[in-house]
Amino acid sequence: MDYCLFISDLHLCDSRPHITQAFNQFLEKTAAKAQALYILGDLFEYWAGDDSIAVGTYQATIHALHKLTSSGVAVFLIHGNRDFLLGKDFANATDIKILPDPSLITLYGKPVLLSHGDALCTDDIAYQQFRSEVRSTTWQVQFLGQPLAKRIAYIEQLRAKSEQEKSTKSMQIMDVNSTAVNNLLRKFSYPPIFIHGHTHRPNKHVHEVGGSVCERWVLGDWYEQGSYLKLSANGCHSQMLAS
Ligand code: LP5
Ligand code: MN
Repeated sequence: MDYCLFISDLHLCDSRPHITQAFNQFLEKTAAKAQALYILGDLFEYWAGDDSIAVGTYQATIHALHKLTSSGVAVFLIHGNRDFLLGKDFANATDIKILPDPSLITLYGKPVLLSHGDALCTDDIAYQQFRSEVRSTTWQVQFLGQPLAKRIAYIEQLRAKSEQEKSTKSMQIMDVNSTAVNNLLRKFSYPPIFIHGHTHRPNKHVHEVGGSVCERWVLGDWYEQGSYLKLSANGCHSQMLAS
C-alpha cells in the first residue's frame, strides 16, 4: 500500500484489445493496492476531445478508472502528445486529477519531477513547431468547435503524416536532448527523481549535475508487454506485467 505506480504510453485503442484487457487487469490487481497511480501521458492512441467519453472505445477504460478512484486510490494524469485534449469532463467522469507538464511533487519525503517527455525532444524541430501550434488555446478552441467525425478524420490524416515523417527522422532526433534535460533539472533545483515517458526507450539514466545526482527513469510503452514503475520509500523499481 505504501507505494505509488507510474505508467505511460499505453496507446489504448480498438485495434489492440489485448492492451485494454491488460490495463483493466493491472487496475484491478496491481493499481488497486497502491496509494496512487500516475499516468504520464499517451494513455490513449488519441483523444479527439471530451465528447469522446460517449464513444464505445473508451467506455470500459473510463469505467475501470472510475472504479479505481472510487475505491480510494488517487489517480493523476499528465497529458501526452496524443491525448493532450483530455479535459474537465474526462477528469470528472473518472475522478482523475490532471496535472500540468512538468509537475514537481513530493513522495516519501523526496522531490519527484514528472513529465510526458515530448517537450524535451528539442532536436525534433518539425514536431516542436507542430506542438506549440496545437497546444495554443486559439488552435484548440477552433479544433474543438468542429464536429467529432471531422476531428477524427483530421487526426487519422495526421497520424499517417506523423508515421511517414518519423520514418525519415533519426533515433537521436527523436530522443530527449541532454541540454533540455539538464535545463529542466536545474529549473526544478535538481530533484533526485525524474520520471517521464514518450520515447518508448525504458531505462534508468543517472545525471550528475549541479553537484546533485538525479535518477531519470524513462517508462516503457505497452505495445508488446505492459510495464510500470513502482516508487516507495526504498526508491524506484521497474516491473513488467506477466505476459
Ligand atoms: O506519438 P508518436 O511517438 O508516434 O510521434 C510523436 C510525434 N507525432 C505526433 C502526432 C501523433 O502521433 C498523431 C496523433 C495525435 C493525435 C492528437 C489528437 C489531438 C488533435 C490533434 C489534431 C491535429 O505527436 C512525432 C515525433 C515523435 O513523437 C517523436 O518525438 O517525431 O512528430 C511528428 O512526426 C510530427 C511531424 O514532424 C510534423 C507534423 C506536421 C503536421 C502538419 C499538419 C498535417 C495535417 C495532416 C493532413 C494532411
Ligand atoms: Mn508520446
